[in-house]
Amino acid sequence: MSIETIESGAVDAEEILGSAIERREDPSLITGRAEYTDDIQRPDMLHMAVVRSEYGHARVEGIDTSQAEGRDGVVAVYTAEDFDVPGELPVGWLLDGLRTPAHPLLASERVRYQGDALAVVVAEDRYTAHDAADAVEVELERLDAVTDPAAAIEDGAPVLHEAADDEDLEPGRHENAAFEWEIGDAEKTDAAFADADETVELEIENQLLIPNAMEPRATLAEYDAGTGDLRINMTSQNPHVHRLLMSGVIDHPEHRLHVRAPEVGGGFGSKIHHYADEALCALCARDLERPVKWVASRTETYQTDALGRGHVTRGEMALDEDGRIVGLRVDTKANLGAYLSTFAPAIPTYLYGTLLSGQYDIPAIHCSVTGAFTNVPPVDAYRGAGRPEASYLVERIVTRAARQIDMDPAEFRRLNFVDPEQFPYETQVAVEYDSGDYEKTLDAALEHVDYEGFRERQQEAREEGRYLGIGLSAYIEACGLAPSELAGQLGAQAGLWESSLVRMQPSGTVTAYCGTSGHGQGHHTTYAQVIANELGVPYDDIEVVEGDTDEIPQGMGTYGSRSAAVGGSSLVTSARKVVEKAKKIAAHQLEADEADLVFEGGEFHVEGAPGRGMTLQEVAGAAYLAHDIPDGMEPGLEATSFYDPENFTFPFGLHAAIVEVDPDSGEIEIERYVAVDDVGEQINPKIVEGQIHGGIAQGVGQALYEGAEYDENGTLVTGSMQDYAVPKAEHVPEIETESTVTPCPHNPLGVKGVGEAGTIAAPQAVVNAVTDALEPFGVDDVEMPLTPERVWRAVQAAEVN
Ligand code: MCN
Repeated sequence: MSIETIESGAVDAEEILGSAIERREDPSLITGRAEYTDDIQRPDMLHMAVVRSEYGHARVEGIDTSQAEGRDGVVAVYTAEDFDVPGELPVGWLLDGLRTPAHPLLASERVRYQGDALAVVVAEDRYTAHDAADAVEVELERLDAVTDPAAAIEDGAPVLHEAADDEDLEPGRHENAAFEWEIGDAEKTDAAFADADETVELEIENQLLIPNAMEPRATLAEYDAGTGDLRINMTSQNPHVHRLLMSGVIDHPEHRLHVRAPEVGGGFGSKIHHYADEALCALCARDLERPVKWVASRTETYQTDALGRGHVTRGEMALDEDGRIVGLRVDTKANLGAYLSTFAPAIPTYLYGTLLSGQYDIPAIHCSVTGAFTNVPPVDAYRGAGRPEASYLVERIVTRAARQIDMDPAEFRRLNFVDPEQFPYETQVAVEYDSGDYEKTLDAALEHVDYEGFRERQQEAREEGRYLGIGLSAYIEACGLAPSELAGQLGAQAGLWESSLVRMQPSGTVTAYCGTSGHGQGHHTTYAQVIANELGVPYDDIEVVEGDTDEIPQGMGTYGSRSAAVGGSSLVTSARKVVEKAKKIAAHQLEADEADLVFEGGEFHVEGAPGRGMTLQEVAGAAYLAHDIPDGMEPGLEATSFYDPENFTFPFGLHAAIVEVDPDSGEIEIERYVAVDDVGEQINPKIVEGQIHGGIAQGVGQALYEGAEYDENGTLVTGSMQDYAVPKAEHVPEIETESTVTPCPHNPLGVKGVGEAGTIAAPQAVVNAVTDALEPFGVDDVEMPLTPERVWRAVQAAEVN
């Protein structure tokens, strides 16, 4: 049922938006012609390797670099004291009462996670650099470690960042508690629970995940001592943001820093943040005045890329006698890792607590979150970032509630949905859902899986000793980050608009520049579709440029499924400004009144006189020729815009997984996976489908296979692809997709985001299916990842009871 792609030439101009045009990115990616950071070679280039802590928590007793320095081919070895710059990584999102302990580029007194950087070695080639890094002798005195966020804030837990004498922590607050945050109305929620007919409880963990982008992080830095320009090619999802942050970290003027993201092999959030390594590479290049390259090994990727998730949560739901949800109470301990990563404070708070109403009309909600420092790498955004944690909790507890009151889980959802006429719907947790129709996706999914038929089949199978189950996930997410003013009120230290420039060339072709920075999402295709639709210029005459601070005036980057909704809207705005100017020129040349001109199919003509007109391309030529344009008008045809969204967008859907579980072995087989998503209008249905597929693969990965495990010393025990089970093709089920379209009412394309939807929806669809299958055994909970051993143990424990 997969969508067929179409060649761009076969699509009529007026149907360009919404067509499944084949991705123009793919030929160069598939044939290996695309250039990634590590492909770039420079004469005289040096290589950097990082000396890292082997321990999760230790005092640094000494660093002896002499053995490394003496080696052939080693050019320099640096420790913390060698760089005279601020050298601390910034936090880009602040919360009331947030502790922001120093996050140095290189540790000199304490290391707080395995992989924390201690020194760097620069050498003529990569092997020499790594061998010399091994020769740096670091004396560490191991300290007790803590890796679990709940344990980290208990009395007696090892403290990661001792409070300074003048730091005023509230009484009772643990030094490992970076923040204590809440949202919703505690009193109202308590009252709802006091009056409830039924209460449901659920304790869950949302495990730590390693993002595992295919391309490791990499940087190539080059310094021109003549001009002071520092050029950085790096694996970035947001080059302008990296430029701004790095200018402070390494003390280099922003206008002399040039950051470019060449092709980037996936990020899933992990390449948003500002890590130490990229800044260290830049410092080495500036100091040595030679190009310096750093490429993470896969081990470094596992040990140092910011982790995702890491929640320990207790949820309680209150119901009335009819099965209506009357209250939700949530308490979460969120793992932040050893230091605050760039946007870490936002993820378990505003991107989590605000989504706890799910698709439901819940009159009272309260959520408290404690963010805890622990001896694991910093935790930050990973595909979904906060919303999967919210959706997982809501959809698990809703499923449990239905079982507890003996109601069908689909009907329980239907009973509690926000109704279509309630939109825009103000939740009890501070967001306003823009539009939605939740029964539509539920009905489509139930019909698609033949829900009634499945229930009969399930019953028959049980009689034969086979255990089938169906799991529903009615997810919602907030994306299209974000209205700047609101983001500012919530603590963002940045505006979250998006900027673009649409430039017509004199010959009539177009270059569209956008401040987003795609790394696999197909922006070159979808943005060209958007521009072709606005300007009526042939799709193949449109070039899209992203990811380079030298070419694109400003930008905020790609994350939070914002590129279509915010970047795309910015492109529409710029394109419309181009048309506005072009219209004045056309009116002038056609000697017509501007008000009488219409713009249709890329052509201006006088209303009612289609013969008398000019194409936009002809106008572009005239604009640059500038022989005959309106008095006082500047020549040229281009426009810039900064688009600031009015609201988030709220995609939603219903995913259903059907599984068969073998209670004797604990093996799970996903028989069917149906995804019905509503991402508003679709620019390119094939790309939407691809994004859904990729997201589901990662969500199924979380449900069944993945998990970053640390021992009691903070040593990563799943530090390679042998031990950390990223799903392979054979592990990803055949995905059946469908969609409904509820346009976003507040952006010009009517689009909602799609980049994270699958990851947000999938885990609980699979887990709910497994608990449904195991209902005859009384199993109602298995922790992710649902390894055969865990499933088997759950069955044994339940059977024993
Ligand atoms: N699109 C569309 N119609 C819509 C919505 C989106 O055609 N209604 C298209 C867009 O034009 C774009 C793609 O779908 O080509 C994804 O758009 P969007 O949802 O706006 O997400 P972003 O482009 O901002 O991408 C970010 C998102 C995130 S947050 C993560 S994490 C993620 C993801 O995208 N990481 C990815 N998808 C990924 N895909 C790849 N290959 N690699 C990653 O690292």
